Formats: sequence, C-alpha cells, structure tokens
Amino acid sequence: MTGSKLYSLIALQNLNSDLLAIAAKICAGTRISNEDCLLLYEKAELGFLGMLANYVRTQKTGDVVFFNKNIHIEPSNICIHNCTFCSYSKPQGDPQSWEMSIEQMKEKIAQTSENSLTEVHIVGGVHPERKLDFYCELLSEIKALRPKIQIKAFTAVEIDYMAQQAGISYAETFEKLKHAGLDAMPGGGAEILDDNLRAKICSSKSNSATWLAIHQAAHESGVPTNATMLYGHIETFAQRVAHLSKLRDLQDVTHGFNAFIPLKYRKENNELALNSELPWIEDLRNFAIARLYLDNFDHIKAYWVALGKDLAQIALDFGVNDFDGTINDSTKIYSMAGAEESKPTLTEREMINLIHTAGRTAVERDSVYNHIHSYPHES
Ligand code: V47
Ligand code: SF4
Repeated sequence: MTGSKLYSLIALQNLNSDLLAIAAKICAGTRISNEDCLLLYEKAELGFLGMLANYVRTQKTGDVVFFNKNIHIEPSNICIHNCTFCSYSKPQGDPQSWEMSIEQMKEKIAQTSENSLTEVHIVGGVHPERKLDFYCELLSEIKALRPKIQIKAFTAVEIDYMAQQAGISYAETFEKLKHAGLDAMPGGGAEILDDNLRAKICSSKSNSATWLAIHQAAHESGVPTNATMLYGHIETFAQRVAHLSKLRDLQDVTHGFNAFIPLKYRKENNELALNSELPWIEDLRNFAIARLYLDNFDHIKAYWVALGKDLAQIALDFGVNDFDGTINDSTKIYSMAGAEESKPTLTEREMINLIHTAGRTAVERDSVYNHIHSYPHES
C-alpha cells in the first residue's frame, strides 16, 4: 500500500486532529518530533499504531523477519552493581552465584555443533576481579576454537569497568577487544537514559552520557552495536521519549546501531518488586512507537526470551522485523526474573515455522545482518 492510500484510510476514522497530523507525516516519510512521540504514547490506540508501524516496517525491510543461530554465555552473575530490577546478580559466595572459567565457556561452545551456531552472545555481571586481559583471552580462545563464529559481547557497563581498570580510553579498549575477536556489541545496560531515574534503579552504574559515549566509541572503532530500553517499571512516557531521542540523535551521527530492542521489565525475584507487569497492549504499543520514531534504525527486535514466543510473534505485526536467535537454553537473565520461557530454546525449524505462521519470510542472518539463508513463506 502507498503512503497516501494508507493516509486516506486512516483519515476515514474519527481521529483527534493531532494524531491525524502525525499519521500524515509518517505516511509522507517525514520524521516525527519528540512531542509527536509523546502524544503517541499518551493518546494513540493500538490499531492506529499497528497500521502505521506495519507500513513503515514494510517500506524499510519488506516482509523479512531475521533470526540467527546463537547461544548466550554468561561468564558470571557476580556483579559490583546492585540494580534494583536485576533478578540475576548474586554476591560472591552465594549458592546461586557462578563463575565460569575460560575452559568451561569453550566447552559450552564445543558442545554445540558447528552448523547450529553462528554467534556467541556474551554478557554477564561486572565481576570485580575480571579485567580486560581476561576478556581478551576469552575472545581469542573462542576464535581459535571456532574461527567462523561471530562474537557479540559485553554491555557498555562491562566495557566501562574494563576501560577504567586498564586506565585506557574507550577507543583503546575497543581496539584491544576487536583485535582479540569482538565483532559486535549488544545493547544492554541502557535501561532508561535519564540520570534521575537511574539514581533510583541503577544508581552505581554508568550514567546516560557514558553509555552513549561508549556506543559512539564502538561505532567509531567499527564495532556495530544494539540499543535496548528497559520499560514497564517506574519510568514515565516522557522519559521513554527522551531515551529514544538520545538514541536517534546518536544514530544520526554514527549510523552504528543495528537493532533497537525494547526489554519488558519482568518482576520476579528482584528488589524493585513491582506488583504488576505491563499488559500486552502496552508492549505492542511500545514496539510500534519505537518503529515510528526511530526512523534511522533498520531493525526492531522482539526478544522472545523476555516476552514469550506468543507475544513476540504478535509483535511482528507492530513494527518488528527481528526475532533474535535459537538460544538453546543458554541464558538465565529472564527465567530468573519470571519470564514464561524457563529453558528458552527454539530449533531452527521451529523458528522458521513461527515466522511463517505470521505470514512472513524467515531469513537467517549473521551478527551484522548479512543474509545467510532465506526461507520464503509459501502462501
Ligand atoms: O541490561 C535485567 C535487562 C539486559 C531485567 O543486544 C531485565 O541483541 C527485564 O541487553 N526485567 C541484558 N529486563 C539483556 C540484553 C539483551 C538481550 C538480548 C539481546 C540483546 C542484543 C541484548 O537485561 C540488562 C537489563 O536491561 N534486564 N533484569 C528484568 N528483571
Ligand atoms: Fe549487574 Fe547488570 Fe544486574 Fe545491574 S543488571 S546488577 S549491572 S548484572
């Protein structure tokens, strides 16, 4: 459908004139403002957002839904920080804490067959005694074991600690990590990029400017990254808009972000201990608004491990074009926080079927969105 046809359809509805003006901008391919974005959060209904987000997603990436064959490695859940929403970090010596050696991490990769793995995603707590040299050794040992594997590793918060301990700049840190085998960086640690809010939920960790500076340094060193947003806790709509605005501004400068990943707050076993989680409608509205506002991001990812498969599949109709990976029961961050998937695993066939059932073409990608294999949907 063309933008003008979509706009004529939307204009038939009895809509608030401000919302109609935003729809006109989107259908004409014009960037929406922060005020527009706030109004969408405050006033726009799901059906309206879905129509627009589907249109924008189709214009940008057609009917393709990307996935990859990946596992996570969580080297340790011991962490110097104490984020109130985190269900996963434990103090040293706690029976639920763990520390994997480099040998144990290599063993985990060796147990996964070569043709069911193209990416290792490595993220953990900020362990007080593990420094840049340890992580460089880990990366180079993984590359020695499986030279073709791509490594997407470390949140900005982990990088911040490595750089501080080594007494070197972020750029120098990335040079060393890249040399050891780092291919891309995940988007964690962003939470909400608002320092007043961070003081309440993650007071000791890297502030907003540092998170952004580290991603900028990664992009300038040729390391593409993702960006996340932890939503559905105590943040306001205005803080979500400010968060998205910081990401869009940086992307205008560097073009180094691959995907945006909204992460729904899950409430079990953490100090924040909110009574409820957001209803599905709010999750879907949030995906759609991200697609409409972040006009310079190609990929919006539904991380099915955090959302559950059903909701992630529905999100494909609200601007999403990426389903993350097969995982093979390798991450505990979300199961410890009460997510539906207690042992998250999808075979490649299940992943493709899930995407086909939603009427879309499944494309296996690598960590930087090169196409590996396309599985068209037969309608
Ligand atoms: O930074 C922690 C979040 C993130 C909870 O880049 C929680 O491809 C919800 O960033 N409820 C780490 N969220 C995970 C992450 C990620 C995951 C998948 C793919 C990618 C990617 C990145 O998990 C943390 C934090 O924002 N988190 N606790 C919780 N209770
Ligand atoms: Fe540590 Fe990350 Fe948990 Fe914060 S969210 S306590 S930085 S593991």
